[in-house]
Amino acid sequence: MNMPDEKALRHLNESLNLEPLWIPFTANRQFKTAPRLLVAARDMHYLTQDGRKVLDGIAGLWAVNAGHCRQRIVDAIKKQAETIDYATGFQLHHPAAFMAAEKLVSITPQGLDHVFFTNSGSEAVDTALKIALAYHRVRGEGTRRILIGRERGYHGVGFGGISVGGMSANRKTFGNMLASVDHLRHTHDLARNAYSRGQPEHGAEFADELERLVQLHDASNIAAVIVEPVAGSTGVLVPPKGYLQKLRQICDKYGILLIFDEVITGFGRTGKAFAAQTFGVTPDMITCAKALTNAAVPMGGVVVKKEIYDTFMDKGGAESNIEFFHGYTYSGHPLAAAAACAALDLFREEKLFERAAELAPYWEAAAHSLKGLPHVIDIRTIGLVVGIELQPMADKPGARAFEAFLRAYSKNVLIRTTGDTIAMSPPFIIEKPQIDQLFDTVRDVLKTLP
Ligand code: PXG
Ligand code: PLP
Repeated sequence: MNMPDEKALRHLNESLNLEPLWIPFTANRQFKTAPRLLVAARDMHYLTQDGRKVLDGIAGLWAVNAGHCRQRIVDAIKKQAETIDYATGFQLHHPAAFMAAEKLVSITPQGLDHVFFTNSGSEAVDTALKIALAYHRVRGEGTRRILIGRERGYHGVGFGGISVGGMSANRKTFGNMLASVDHLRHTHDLARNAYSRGQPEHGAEFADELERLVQLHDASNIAAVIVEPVAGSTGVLVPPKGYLQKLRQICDKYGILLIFDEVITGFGRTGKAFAAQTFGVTPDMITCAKALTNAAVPMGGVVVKKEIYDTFMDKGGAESNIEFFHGYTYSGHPLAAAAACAALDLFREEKLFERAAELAPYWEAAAHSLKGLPHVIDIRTIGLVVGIELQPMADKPGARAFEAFLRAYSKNVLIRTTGDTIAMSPPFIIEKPQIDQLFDTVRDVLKTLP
């Protein structure tokens, strides 16, 4: 680890001004009274400002799938920064973006073979929704304007993403958002599916809600359905057996595009490159981000079916016409593209998705060994992901899990909590003793929680 020494850490702690920064998704006032700073990282660990090595149980934030500061990615970024810092992608471009695109579509489900690059998952979601609307319009079905999301869905924080998203805290203070949106119900069914390993047995019929929405709105008005194959941010909700297949069938029946938001599930998290492959259901578009560059440089993307890309090209009119009026200053940024190329090479050469699949049974057994501990009401696993749902404290939703996070952090293990669910999703380079360390720490914490 590129470690700051003791003196440097002391200087940092004494000199850092915390006030000017408004920190995302954080209780700023509380944080600034007792800041938690990470100052370096390598492989499975972070170094904290007080000199502790913390085991990263969440791959940064579902993102650093190959482990931290991997030399190959660091070198690729350095080299690119010295070669070409930036080039506009508008009517010009640069080679690394094409190379990253080719590497990416070589691992996406067959038929999804063109990618539009963005800088984040939120932008990928907004881009996918715009592609859906523009696609129908260019085909002469411009009445298809309704976008359907799902309760407890997280699709980032752009206006598109919060509109189709289903987390009330992310929506309630932001006015009207997008018009013409509706939502499916979520698939969480504790009564029937508690302690499921892999896909739960019950709940394929929740997909029939889409039929109901089609009857309500009429298919001629519906553009797309967007879901996370496994809902991550709202507590690891694995799709019931048959559910995604049903969504696919209903979308096909009515000419509705199906978008899988794989910002979390992409790049091996469920044991295959994409959850679409794990579950055997191919959407029309996949949004991805996070581990695309192993999180080393921000980047996202929307991978679309050939038919969608071809439609824009075929119906684009004169060759000099721009087919899709959309793009970011940094779409396909050279540093991000170089990082993506290196990350995708690393995943392949170290067989990291296969490694995630091989470790999954050990992970699952360790996770479910927590059943019966105080406060635990459900444990859900898939690939290298676990959600451990706790009974909330009366009148204090989220407080019990957050206390677990603080206690685990003080015991040198980083976990993530959302509501009263603990979520863990380590880098795929994790070793079995480190899996034991993660779950043993969570076990100790659960035994002493208020
Ligand atoms: N879609 C999904 C499915 C995500 O998980 C986004 C879109 C947005 O990506 P960006 O790059 O704009 O953040 C995400 C992001 C959590 C947590 O605690 C997860 C995310 C973001 C913040 C917190 O699980 N995922
Ligand atoms: N706002 C202004 C004034 C801009 O000029 C631009 C881009 O040129 C943007 C926002 C969008 O920024 P980005 O392309 O990085 O998303």
